[in-house]
Amino acid sequence: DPIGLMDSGVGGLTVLKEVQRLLPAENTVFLGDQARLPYGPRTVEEVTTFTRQIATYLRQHANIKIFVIACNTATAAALTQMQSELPVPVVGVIAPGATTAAKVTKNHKIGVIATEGTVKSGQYQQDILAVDAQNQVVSVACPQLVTLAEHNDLTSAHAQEVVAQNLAPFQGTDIDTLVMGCTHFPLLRDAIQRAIGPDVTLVDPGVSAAEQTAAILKDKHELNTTGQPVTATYYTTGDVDQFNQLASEWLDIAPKHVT
Ligand code: DGN
Repeated sequence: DPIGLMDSGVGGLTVLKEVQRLLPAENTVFLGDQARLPYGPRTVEEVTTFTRQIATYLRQHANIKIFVIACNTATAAALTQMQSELPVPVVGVIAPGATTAAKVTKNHKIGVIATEGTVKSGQYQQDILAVDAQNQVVSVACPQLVTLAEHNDLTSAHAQEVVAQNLAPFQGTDIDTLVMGCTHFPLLRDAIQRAIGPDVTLVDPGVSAAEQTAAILKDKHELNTTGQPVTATYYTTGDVDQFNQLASEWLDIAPKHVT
């Protein structure tokens, strides 16, 4: 059975890539809900409903053995709910990212960039402080970066300018660590690093979420480690060509349409 992943759009592919890198013998199925993107400005109830619908779809169509919510906004809104409703393990991206950031920081000043929904939830702040109450967290909502990533506008002068404007609130905060708290943001990693400066360590929660996925499957003796043929299926609720444009560059794949 495959590992199932979801996002509001193409951002979750950054998590999928980490999962495929770490677990090359596993089958995967990904669903990007591009028709209803962005999730950032939506209510907790709406995002929870969408997440539940996608989990149900992936269970019925692909019989997933674990559900990775490869979207920070959906993790903030629905992780606990999904963990109590679903008969398979459910992994989010926030706790793994928060734990990594708290490990990486030396001066205890951590920045978080995310969607409005994720920032409003306060979940990163809560999880980072739970590791060490000395930590200070500065969170900034950067919804425009989601748009750049969805348009595959990652390296243009315009993209660099938008990223720099969005990160301006960190000037003078002395953060040494920045969490890319939206799964679209690792696509813009180079622009983000350039804008924030070379001394700030970027944290991609997708890497730690992939590690947590591996650990859970190993515990349950459901981890495939031998190199059998692997299937990877990609669904989008939006436009297949648009999804494909980015996905093919990022992962070398072909998506299917679903409603
Ligand atoms: N990729 C989603 C996240 O990690 O929060 C957000 C994208 C969006 O729907 N705004």
